Amino acid sequence: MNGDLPRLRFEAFGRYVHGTPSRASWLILTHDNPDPDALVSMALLARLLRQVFRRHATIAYGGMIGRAENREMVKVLGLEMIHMREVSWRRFDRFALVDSQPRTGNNQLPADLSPHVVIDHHPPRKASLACPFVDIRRDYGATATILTEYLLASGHEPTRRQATALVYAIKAETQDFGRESAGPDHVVYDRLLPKVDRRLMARIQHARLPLSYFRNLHRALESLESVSSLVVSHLGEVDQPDIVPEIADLLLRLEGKTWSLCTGMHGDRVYLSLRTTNPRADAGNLMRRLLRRRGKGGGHGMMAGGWIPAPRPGSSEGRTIESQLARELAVALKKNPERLLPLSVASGPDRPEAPERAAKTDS
Ligand SMILES: [Mn+2]
Repeated sequence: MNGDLPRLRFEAFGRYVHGTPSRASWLILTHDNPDPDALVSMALLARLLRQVFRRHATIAYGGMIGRAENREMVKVLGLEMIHMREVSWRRFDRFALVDSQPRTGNNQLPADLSPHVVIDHHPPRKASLACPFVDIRRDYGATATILTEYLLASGHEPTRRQATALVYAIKAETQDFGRESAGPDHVVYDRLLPKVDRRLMARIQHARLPLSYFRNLHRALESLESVSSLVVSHLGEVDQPDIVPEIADLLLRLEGKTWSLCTGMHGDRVYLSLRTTNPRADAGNLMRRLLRRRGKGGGHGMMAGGWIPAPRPGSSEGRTIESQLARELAVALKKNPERLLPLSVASGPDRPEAPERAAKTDS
């Protein structure tokens, strides 16, 4: 599959878990507003801890599960989770963080708690390297691929439901392999595909959508702005933060555009999602530069996310911050922020510029 690495890493994981007290209580965590990769990664780690290592494991999440597809996936997995609000940290002896890392600002792990296990595919953070067990594989398209390799190395097979959720998660995380992925993601995907329950898959992929989804979409299309190959949308107040990355993904499909930014406000945060079609770009690094010390964020080469505190919840200052961020991004991409102008979908030519020409302005 990936040489001996999956087996060796799983053996190292096994040694670490075996070295912990058998009565220790584990808490499995991931990033806020968990996506399919995070959800299925937690499900597999819980199964491993319970079934293979006979440990007591609880799954917790922060933020909210907003996307209809993700809610459906939770049902398909039969995932039992508690919300961070209900976690009493002292009840747990071991903490495992998946698809996220300590001190990234995208999870609810208290700053004075260092996780014991970190399994992720984002660029490694200094705080992670000090943890007792760390398996970070930057080149993997999905954390779920790492955990599937663990499960297979333990001699177990994913259930039909898990296989369905895994295939969906790998597809969603890599945009059907159009975005960063690696050999192991393809191998795991091909291995699981025959086990997929197509009826359940259809239920996830074609989940019913609330009216608020269409409202957000409408607002996104009404607030488009663009300068050369960059397209931007500001959603303002949204009822769930997941819509921000979803719109960023959608905008990137606009002909002639190679960068997309979507922003939106939820609670006391302004959320940002950045996407690019350029496989040589470093969106994660660009996101961190954009946020500076104002907020937290990061990502991979072609996708990144982050947040900054909103000045006053619900105030108009949030809108100012949203457009300021877009202008700063334009500057970082060497585009003239003065030419970041509204892009109307209601009128005007269908093809404002030849996509071939726009593609050359890529940075
Ligand atoms: Mn992931």
